[in-house]
Amino acid sequence: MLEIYLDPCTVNSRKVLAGLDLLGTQYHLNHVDYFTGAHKGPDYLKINPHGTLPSAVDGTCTITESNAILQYAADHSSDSSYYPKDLKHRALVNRWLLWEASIWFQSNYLYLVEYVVKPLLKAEPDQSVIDAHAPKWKEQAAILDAQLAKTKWLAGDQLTIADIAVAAPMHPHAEQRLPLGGFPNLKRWLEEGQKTQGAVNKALAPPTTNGVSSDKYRTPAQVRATFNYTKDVDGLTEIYFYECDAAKDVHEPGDAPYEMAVTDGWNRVKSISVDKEGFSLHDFNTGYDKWEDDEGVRANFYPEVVDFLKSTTGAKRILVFDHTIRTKTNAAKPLTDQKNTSQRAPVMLVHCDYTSDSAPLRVRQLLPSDAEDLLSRRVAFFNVWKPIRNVVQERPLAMCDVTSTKPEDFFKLHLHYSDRDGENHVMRHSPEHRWIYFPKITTEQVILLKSLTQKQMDAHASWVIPPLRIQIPRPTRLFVKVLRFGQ
Ligand SMILES: N[C@@H](CCC(=O)N[C@@H](CS)C(=O)NCC(=O)O)C(=O)O
Repeated sequence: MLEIYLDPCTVNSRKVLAGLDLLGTQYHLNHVDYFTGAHKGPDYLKINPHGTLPSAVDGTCTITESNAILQYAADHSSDSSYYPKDLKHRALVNRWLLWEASIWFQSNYLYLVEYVVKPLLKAEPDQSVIDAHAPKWKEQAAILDAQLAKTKWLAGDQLTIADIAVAAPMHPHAEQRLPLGGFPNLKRWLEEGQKTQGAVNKALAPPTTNGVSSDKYRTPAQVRATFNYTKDVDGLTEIYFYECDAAKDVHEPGDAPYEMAVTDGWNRVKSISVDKEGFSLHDFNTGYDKWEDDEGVRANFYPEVVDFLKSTTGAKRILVFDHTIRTKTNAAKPLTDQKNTSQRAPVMLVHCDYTSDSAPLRVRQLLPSDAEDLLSRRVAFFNVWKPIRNVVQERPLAMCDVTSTKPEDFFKLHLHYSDRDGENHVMRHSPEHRWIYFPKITTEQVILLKSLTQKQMDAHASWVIPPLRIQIPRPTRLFVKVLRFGQ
């Protein structure tokens, strides 16, 4: 069995994880913690005197260099298509492997250092370094793009280890701020290549169900994901849900994607609360299952939500006033379809559902005769987020710990419907934001989100874990909007 030494946080380690998975290679993984410098320790230097990650050991044979590990594993694989035996075809693959190791890795690494590593170390990126290097990166990217205009993958119509190697230094491209504009074939290829990243995701996922790491080399249970923040520009940020001239030239939200760390919240699920972090996780079972029947949901499921919230929050009066079924398959339905409010796609935007102006307005619309009395006391808006068909494997909900936000991080998004205007909050990026999610929550659990009390805000965003290797039937989840009135 091949012994592999790596830290999935590093680019070349991820390359090997993805490659071995593709090749179907059996291996035993040894985590060597890059961030504590274990790769420079005496034990590891005996394996790899270069002190670099990754390495592989097969009996008496030790292999350093990530691409050499890929070649070795490919030569032992029963499927030779990933590293063709035909010498001319193989030469094409080797060409890209050597180019990646000698030119491309360093070129991309420079972006990683300036835009990812330095901010993590609280240092300023040096724009002059990037400016000086960008023409060289673009020159190389253009060669890749031209190749990918001719062939689906780098060495022809079949995915090979060359694709795994060359894409590896570019996977965090959003956070690296790689200038991908103008390279459409490169972008297409990178997106398709996401399906090779299953083993990388698995290696980054928490090791045990009780959340306690069983591996002393393992870093905390975190993954990284892209969050669509919004640039805070002069003027309004708006969305029109109908077509009109005014909609043509507006600043739309979600134009500032940042890759951020997302921490697994299961480790401290009992201590996370709606009153502190702004959200919490609870058990909630229901026998109700007619989710396409809006009237049925209102008549039969809403009362269950009321009971759940009374017992969870201690509130005396609860009004459940809206629900939305969010599933990826609903993405085909146009956003401009204003009649369809209950069947929607997950929202891939960092946002908070209410503002301090829209919340009281909503109370007045919903309960006109009681509104002034209620608003003189405490009112809170909640969302209840519940998987209704499957364990959520894809596009889980991530929550921003409200204690890591500042009021000035939030600003208004103006929503224009043909018959009314509304508003949400969107967020500008801050490196201080702490994002948390609960991987694989089941149909017997719910996330409770406090969208607004008179004082507090939180932000949530649905985000994508790159597709998992095992395809799970599509998850579907329900969002219920709730008002809770103060004691
Ligand atoms: N060409 C080598 C590069 C390996 C490499 O530089 N790995 C980085 C992590 S991505 C590392 O271990 N750096 C530590 C060092 O160079 O001191 C390979 O492909 O394996």
